[in-house]
Amino acid sequence: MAVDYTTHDGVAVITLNNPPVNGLGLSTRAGIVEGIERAQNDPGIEAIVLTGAGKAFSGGADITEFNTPKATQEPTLATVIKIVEGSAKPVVAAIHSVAMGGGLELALGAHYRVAAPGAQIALPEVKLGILPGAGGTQRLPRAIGLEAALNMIVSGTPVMSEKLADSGLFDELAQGDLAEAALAFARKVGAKEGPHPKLRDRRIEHPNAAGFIQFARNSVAAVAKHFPAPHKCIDAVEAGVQNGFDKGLAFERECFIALVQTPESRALRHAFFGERAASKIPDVPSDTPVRDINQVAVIGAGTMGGGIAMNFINAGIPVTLLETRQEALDRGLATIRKNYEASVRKGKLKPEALEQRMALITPTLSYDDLKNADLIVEAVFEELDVKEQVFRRLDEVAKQGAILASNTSTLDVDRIAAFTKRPQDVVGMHFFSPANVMKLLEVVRGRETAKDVLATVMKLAKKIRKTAVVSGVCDGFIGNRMIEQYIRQALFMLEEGALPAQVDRAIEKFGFAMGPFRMSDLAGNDIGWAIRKRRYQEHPDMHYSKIADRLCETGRFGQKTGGGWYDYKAGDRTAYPSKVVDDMIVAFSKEANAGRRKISDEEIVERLVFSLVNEGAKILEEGIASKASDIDMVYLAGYGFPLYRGGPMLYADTVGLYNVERAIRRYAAQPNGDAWQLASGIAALAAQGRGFNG
Ligand code: 3H9
Repeated sequence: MAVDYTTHDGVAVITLNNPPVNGLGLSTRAGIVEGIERAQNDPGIEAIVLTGAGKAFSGGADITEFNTPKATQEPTLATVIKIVEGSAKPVVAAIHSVAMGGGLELALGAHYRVAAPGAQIALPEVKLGILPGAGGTQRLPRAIGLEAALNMIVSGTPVMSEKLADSGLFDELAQGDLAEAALAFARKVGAKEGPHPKLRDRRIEHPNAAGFIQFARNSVAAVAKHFPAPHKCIDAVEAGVQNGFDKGLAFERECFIALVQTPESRALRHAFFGERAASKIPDVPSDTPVRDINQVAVIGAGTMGGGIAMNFINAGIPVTLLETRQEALDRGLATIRKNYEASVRKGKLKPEALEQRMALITPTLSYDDLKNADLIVEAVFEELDVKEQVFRRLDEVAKQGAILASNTSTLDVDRIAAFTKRPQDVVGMHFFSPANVMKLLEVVRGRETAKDVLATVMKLAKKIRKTAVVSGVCDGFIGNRMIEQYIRQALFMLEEGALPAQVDRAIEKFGFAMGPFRMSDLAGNDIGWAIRKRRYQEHPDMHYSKIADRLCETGRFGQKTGGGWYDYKAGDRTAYPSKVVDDMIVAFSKEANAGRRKISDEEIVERLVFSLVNEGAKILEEGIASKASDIDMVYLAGYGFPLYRGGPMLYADTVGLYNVERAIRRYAAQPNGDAWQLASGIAALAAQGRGFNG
């Protein structure tokens, strides 16, 4: 049973008991109604307390039920709340830990609310691409006022219960035991004559409601360009202000039904569950014991090493930072300090916290100082010989049980592990630059990586607030292996008739934060050049456009050299189309005897995105990623894929794999078509009418 019912001297206590977060699924909803009716029919009961067992009052509607028959099956949440609100005996919501979404809406339907301090109160529906659909847009403004409510509804951000103590939301903030306080409160109001207060009867008072609503509209316009939900939140609140509670409620319902079916909401829900699913590794049980990580060491104080060190320091974990030369160490420390100073200037970090964080770093030039580290992350030059030296040395100095991690982005983690006598302790931790900012962490599982090492790193990733995704060993792991195909297509399209600015514009319009050419100019074109040179040796059969090599031969490595695919002016990061480069591209096509043609924006987007999808499908087939949503999380967290499209694999599902397959076959028949080898998984799923995500 998802709801418990007990009685305590004239008070009925209805306790939601649906772990992990008391989601308001069908059986929980039915249980609440049953409890309310039982209490009504019991003459010995004078009041009702509604609360949640475990770690939440309620996390809201059960999101897994959305778009299934259960979501609309009676009693719906709206019906439950109506019954709670209509109860002749007063209902007191006893709120603790988490009251979010439908959970808060349920509490708003109660006649009284008693809260414990430290509870997270939110209407976070907007983050799932929907709006509060069980009266939240109508009752919250009546409880805490138009401005505060609209801020909470449009942002979805949790507010601590103690901050809302004087807002009108709670009748009491319990100082001691919440259950005791709620029972005492219930007895008090149970003794009172009804009717008991209902938020729906309150008026929304505001001196200039129309003005504030317009202000809210202007504020969300820019940030919510691709998301309909924030606009609908405002519309629904406005409907209640203008037309009263019942009409506002009906309008809110209409908006909810429409929004829950949008691709944007599907994408956001996919991201919510995908992020949580990424931390679950199929053959590593959730109760796998983890190793203690109290002391970390980072080898290399360059941009990457410094950024990696900051992640641990920010989480309060001391870091020993090792370099080979004093100047490099000093430079690395100065950069870390500069980053923190910038955060202080922006008001994101308290000045005293800066020194506290710097004090957590122990700089050193000696490997002997790494002997107490529980985790050592190597961030040295990306050459196997250099890694070999480091790992052989680590094998000598690291304590037994220490986790030895490599930040390699391309090298074979199994070979690196083989430099030690403890390959089970070796794992890849591929951070993305700037490592202190980027959310993504690819955790590379070697052939011999121990399960408890993986479990430990995944847990640690949560602590340092990364989206961690496990990848098997292959060239480029998940993210870079896919992006290579994307870049390959971008370069072929230059050869065939497009120019960098057109390609970037088309894919940025699709929603990418940055097109491939602006991205390459930012990262440095020499990096891709070095990788291609390696490819030419290792895979001489692999066909690449040589157009980027031509660019690199002229020394145009990107922003750092003042020119790449674009021209740059000193102190200005704007990418200006370059006549020199565009002429070079046209000349190159001529030399290669590749007739130039007009390439449509649609073709650009399809070739770029489907090249990711095709490689992603191969990555799944090979077991490099264990599920499609893991690939999407890599692309959302690390590669600027538009969140409202949910990642390449979900996007492919939205387009339909039948259509993806047809497009790939079409491109395979064009010049440079040898780059397209259709992944068998796409054809198989398309034939069954299925998608990557079921
Ligand atoms: C809504 O209410 C609509 C209504 O307005 C209208 C209806 C008509 N449903 O995050 P965690 C799972 S929309 C289903 O790791 P934490 C989660 O997937 C809802 N499942 O824990 C995970 O499962 P697993 C509005 C849910 O302690 C497990 O619980 N509410 C839901 O770090 C633990 O989650 C929200 O948007 C749910 N609603 O954080 C709240 N919530 O273990 C979304 C969680 O299998 N939830 N799960 O991976 C959260 O923000 C956090 O989960 C919460 C707990 C703060 C509650």
